[in-house]
Amino acid sequence: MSGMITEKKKVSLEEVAQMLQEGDDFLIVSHLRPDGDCLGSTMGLFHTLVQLGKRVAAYNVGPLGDKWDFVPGIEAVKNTLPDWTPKWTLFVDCGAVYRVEDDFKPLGKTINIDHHLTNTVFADYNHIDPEACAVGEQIFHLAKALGARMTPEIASSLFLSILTDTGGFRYPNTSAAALRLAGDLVEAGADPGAISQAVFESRAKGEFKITGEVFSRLNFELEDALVWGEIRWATIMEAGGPDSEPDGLSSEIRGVVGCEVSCLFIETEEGWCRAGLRGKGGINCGAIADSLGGGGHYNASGLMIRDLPYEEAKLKVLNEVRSAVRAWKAP
Ligand SMILES: [Mn+2]
Repeated sequence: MSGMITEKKKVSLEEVAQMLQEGDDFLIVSHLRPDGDCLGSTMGLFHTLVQLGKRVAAYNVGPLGDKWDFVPGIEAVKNTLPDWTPKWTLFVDCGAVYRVEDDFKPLGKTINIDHHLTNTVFADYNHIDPEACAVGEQIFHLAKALGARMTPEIASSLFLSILTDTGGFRYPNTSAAALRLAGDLVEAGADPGAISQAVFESRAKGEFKITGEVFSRLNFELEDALVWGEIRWATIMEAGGPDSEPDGLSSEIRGVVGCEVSCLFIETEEGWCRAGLRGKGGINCGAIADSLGGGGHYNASGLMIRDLPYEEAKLKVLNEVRSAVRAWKAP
């Protein structure tokens, strides 16, 4: 890959703001299996562009489920493309094009706003900031640069982004800037209690059943430096279907004393193996996921293997992680 071409495509937030200011007819797209940052940054940007009088649509392959109903204006996020032709496709929180969905074809010119370490810099214009705690943080500064009013709708959306991508202000990406920003957003009308409750304390019954199952069968290896668990498809179906799949379990099992990296394997309906990796700073989870066709952040990444049976795929990932742990432990 030529570094020069990549450099040329990188743009500042001010340059993104200028393109949005001058342009119109925007489509905002975000990643499959959406999380709080994905939808929060989508809606923050959506409300900002609408306020500026732009025509804008939002797309996520979904389905979103009713879990996100509390997000103001979330019904604007459709799982179909608009009936007009966008001149711009704006990617938020997507490390690669395929994160939107298989074979996704953007419309018009493309802008990529993201904070993943492994971002493939795939768009016509790319603003990638791995230092941003959430894409919501980038959208906040973008909205400021555009001169938008910080309404309660925008503030709530961006608060959701920052709250979830910092794990409720607990992860090492909880910077002073992130905490100050959260304060500004609360001042502008975001309700931290209500948003936290909607995110962290509104979980389907089935999630608890699956969580219990995972916790009771955890695997501890290499003096507990590697902790892993799994959720088989049959377990998901017994617990009530895909909506019962718990969020954040891979992060929770990282909490075992002595654990340096955790893995959670999930068998999909197709029999594929999806894996989430979480680290504590010693092991680059993003690099491991990247080498296996996935991506993410240093301490949090994900991947999916489709060309091997589930058990073989799981072993392949485990072996990579085991080597990384051994290398980390070596004097
Ligand atoms: Mn994010």
